Amino acid sequence: MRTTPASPSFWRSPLRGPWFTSVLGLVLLVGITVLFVTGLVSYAAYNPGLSPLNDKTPDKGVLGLYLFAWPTGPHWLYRLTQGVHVTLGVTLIPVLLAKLWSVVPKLFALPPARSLTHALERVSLLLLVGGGLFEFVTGVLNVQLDYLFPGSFYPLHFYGAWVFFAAFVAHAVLKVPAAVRNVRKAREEGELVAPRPEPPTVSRRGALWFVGGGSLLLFATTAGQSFDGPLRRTALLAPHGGADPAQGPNGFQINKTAAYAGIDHAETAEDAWRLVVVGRSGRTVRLGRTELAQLPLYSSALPIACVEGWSTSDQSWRGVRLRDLAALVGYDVDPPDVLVESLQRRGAFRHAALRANQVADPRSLLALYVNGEALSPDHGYPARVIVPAAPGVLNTKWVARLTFGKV
Ligand SMILES: Nc1nc2c(c(=O)[nH]1)N[C@H]1C(S)=C(S)[C@@H](COP(=O)(O)O)O[C@H]1N2
Ligand SMILES: [Mo]
Repeated sequence: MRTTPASPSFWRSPLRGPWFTSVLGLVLLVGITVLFVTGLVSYAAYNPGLSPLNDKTPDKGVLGLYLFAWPTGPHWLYRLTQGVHVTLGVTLIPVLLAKLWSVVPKLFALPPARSLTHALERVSLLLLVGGGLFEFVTGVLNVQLDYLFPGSFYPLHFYGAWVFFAAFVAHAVLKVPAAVRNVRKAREEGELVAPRPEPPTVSRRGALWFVGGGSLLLFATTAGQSFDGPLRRTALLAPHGGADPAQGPNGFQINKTAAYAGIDHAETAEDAWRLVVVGRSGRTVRLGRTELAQLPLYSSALPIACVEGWSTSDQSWRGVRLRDLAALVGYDVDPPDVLVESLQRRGAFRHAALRANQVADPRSLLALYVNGEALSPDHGYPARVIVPAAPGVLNTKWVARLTFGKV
């Protein structure tokens, strides 16, 4: 007898059944919820409500309802939330694939719809499977080849997350009670069980260990991106993992180099570069690097934590407090928001707005030095912003201008 994928007897694996599907489903229930929350939090960390410059998804509408003022402490906050988001996302890939494999016969089941309810259920499954694959694929591509989506990754991944999560919640409400029962039940029965199974080559538990082993391998070769030194070298799969880029005080991860950003040595030279600080009623101060270095300098131990999931451990930055610069131009108390602009002429990250709470934090600096040495050109010489708990993208390098009170 010839069978087609639409007939249950076409599918021969003795592993398929409610137990295997339910265990994987419950793992994803927890994992994807964490991914969704850490993802929304990452968007909030950009302060998109503050300025169109920070807002990567201007048409978010009500989806931005939850946005809140991102705090400045604990100083490793974004390092943690975004490290978890990216590393967990990578780790869950084998679980997602195994879950899809375990239910694939349902995809081919005919007739396509037995009733209106059944039709609705299948459409929601399409959004679930399509949305899930879309989120994982866009996430991995952005981390691995971050130039693939010039500016468009954020809206894709953000809207995709809402569609996917809506379908995910509906699915979970319908399936969780049965899934909990299925993992406890001794006997396997139901539509996923192959009516004519092949002889087993591995037990269901063995197959689960195989999936778990795959996840563990991905975890072990990704998680190191959130650390320095020997641990970083274990992050073989993370594009910014592997060895630290250089030795010495400036020898920590560089995202975009000065050459990539088109920063010319001539414009950062001692006699050419001037920081322009603009404040209350247009009051303007111009400072060279030597003059800046004569202002009161402070040290802050803060990491760089990128949206791509990698981060450095705390580096010792030294420079002028942002709130002291605000005071120079008329904001002695309660410093306002600030617009930071770089020497860089092109690229989405050449400017950013910081919230008043970030300006006011005494650890927020316009850094001139790192780990006891002048900033290297690639880390933002002559001066860069460093703010506690903020995503790397708000730590603008090669700063040329600070405008307080108008973002
Ligand atoms: N002018 C400018 N500043 C920038 C960027 C940039 O492309 N241009 N990249 C940002 C991003 S995305 C990150 S993660 C950090 C990385 O800082 P680092 O290269 O010193 O590690 O710098 C930020 N500052
Ligand atoms: Mo970044």
